[in-house]
Amino acid sequence: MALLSFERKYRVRGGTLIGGDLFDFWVGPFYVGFFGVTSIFFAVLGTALIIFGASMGPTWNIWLLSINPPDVSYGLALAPMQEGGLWQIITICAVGAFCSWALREVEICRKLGMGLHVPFAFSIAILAFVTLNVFRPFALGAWGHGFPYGIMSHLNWVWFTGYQYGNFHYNPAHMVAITFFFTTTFALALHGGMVLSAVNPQRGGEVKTPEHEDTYFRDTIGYSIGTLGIHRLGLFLALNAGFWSAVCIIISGPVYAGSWIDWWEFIRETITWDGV
Ligand code: UQ2
Repeated sequence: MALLSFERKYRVRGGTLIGGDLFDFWVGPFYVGFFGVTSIFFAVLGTALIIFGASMGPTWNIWLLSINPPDVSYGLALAPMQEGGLWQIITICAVGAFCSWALREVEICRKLGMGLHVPFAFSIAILAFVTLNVFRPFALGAWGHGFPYGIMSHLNWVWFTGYQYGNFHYNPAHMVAITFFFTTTFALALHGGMVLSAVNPQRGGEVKTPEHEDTYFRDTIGYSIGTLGIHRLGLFLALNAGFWSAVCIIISGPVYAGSWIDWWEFIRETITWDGV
């Protein structure tokens, strides 16, 4: 079916989760919906508050701008605007915008009769953010454990937090997460290279079929995971990267507060050898 006639076929009422037909319309190519309205609301308010916070700060240098969380002494209380209160409201706006976007994706999937893989995948990215700035600070008893909203400042937070637990590279869940991130880029490189080589034949040649793609991998490594399989594998690898990232940061502090280097001592403490 041609794209233009397909648009006419799928642009139908229904599939909404809330509000019935009220926001069930398009603006140009964009579906609106109740969650389109809340997405715009949270995104515009959050962005305005970031610019407002920047205007109260000491610099407009894009690298140095930072909206900081409250001091840990405020615990889980609301802080004054200029002392982290702004960060708290911006965090609410961020989570509101992310969740609105995910639910707008769900409504679009329902209209199209598709599975919910895209909003599910996006929800793992949301989980990573919420783990860092809501679940973990909450578990540690202070919003001050969240990361600051700034280009250099958030990198500095990652550096500081990593070495607070000895060395994060010794965190086993961190190892697993990194391995999934690297394997994701490896699989994407294989797949992107494969697709481009199949659809860019030599001048005058025909675009190649999936059979050529399978044969390429069977001839080189003896195995092809297939055209559907590579996308299932990609989704699996990417979701695991986000999931284990959330695990590695939630166990650092709330579950284990020591050094990850020392944590491996359990091997020397548990493994014994009475051999000759
Ligand atoms: C493949 C296939 C594709 C692909 C790729 C493969 C026709 C177009 C990249 C090869 C992938 C394999 C063998 C899995 C590699 C495993 C890991 C963990 C990276 O077979 O089917 O479709 O794009």
